[in-house]
Amino acid sequence: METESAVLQLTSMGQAFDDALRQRFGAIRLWEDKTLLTSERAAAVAAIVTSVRYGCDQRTIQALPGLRAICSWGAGVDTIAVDLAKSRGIQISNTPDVLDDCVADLAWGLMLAVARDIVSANQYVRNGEWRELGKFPLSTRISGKRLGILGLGRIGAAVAKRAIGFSMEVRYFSRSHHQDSLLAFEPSLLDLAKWSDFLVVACPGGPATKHLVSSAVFEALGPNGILINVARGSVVDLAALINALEQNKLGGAGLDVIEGEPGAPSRLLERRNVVVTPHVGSATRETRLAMERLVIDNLSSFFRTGRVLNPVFQ
Ligand code: 8YV
Repeated sequence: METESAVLQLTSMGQAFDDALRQRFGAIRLWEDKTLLTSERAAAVAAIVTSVRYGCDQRTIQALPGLRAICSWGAGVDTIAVDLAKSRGIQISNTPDVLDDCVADLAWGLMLAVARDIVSANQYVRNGEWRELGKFPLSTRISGKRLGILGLGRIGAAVAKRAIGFSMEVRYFSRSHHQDSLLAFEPSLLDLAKWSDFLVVACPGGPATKHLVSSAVFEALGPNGILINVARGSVVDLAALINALEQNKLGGAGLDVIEGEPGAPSRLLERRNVVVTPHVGSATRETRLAMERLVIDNLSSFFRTGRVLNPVFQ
């Protein structure tokens, strides 16, 4: 432990994790004392612990003259003032790898749920309609179809790996062409959407990808195409998505993240071919524990060696 108040935790992340951070690092808690950032204690803070949901803004970084590391719980860093941290030589760590499988599993869960109409089918049995009306309407086949992936990072690659079991052909579009990947690279998102039956969004959020998935992409995906988003709500233009669904220009959508979350507009929720989950990609007991452990490992490494284990940039 560096000093008693060298670690500042910005937001509560559950009793057990909060306790562990206090026991291991003597973490002080911003939500228990909002004046910490303007008090003398701010000068002693060397590391911040935060969550991707809470983030870390410019004001917080500016208030901490001795800050050298931001250890974030989560993979995305779109809520952290990365450029300012970089310019001040402050390291940022995230929790990659440990959540890839669970987020990819959920992407597949959403694909299956939307294409096979599982949520409505479940309701059909529960409402007694199966007995009353008999046969349930036909749904859409997945196996053997074409899967497009937007963003071939760790999560995109984990989504692609699972497609082998479904005998699907996979292509991707990404910021860069991954020469080491066996998957075919489509040179534009529109080309990828045109080719795909299912389009899974797995790229980072932030200004660079805002509304990348637009009405032109929905048009290219077509009336039988299905969109899945397990990345960030900001990547998909929600108004354009609702319009495309209402005009039957898109086959369906499975969304774990939604622009303006938490919550979703009723015009979206009214659509039977839409399945939504409340940003739970990484939310399994096993993965959440692994994420907590990784934050602790990053902090320990920082205090032991001066370097975090999972730097977001070098
Ligand atoms: C969320 C995530 O943090 O790691 C990320 O970037 O989006 C998720 O792990 C989590 O689902 C809570 O919002």
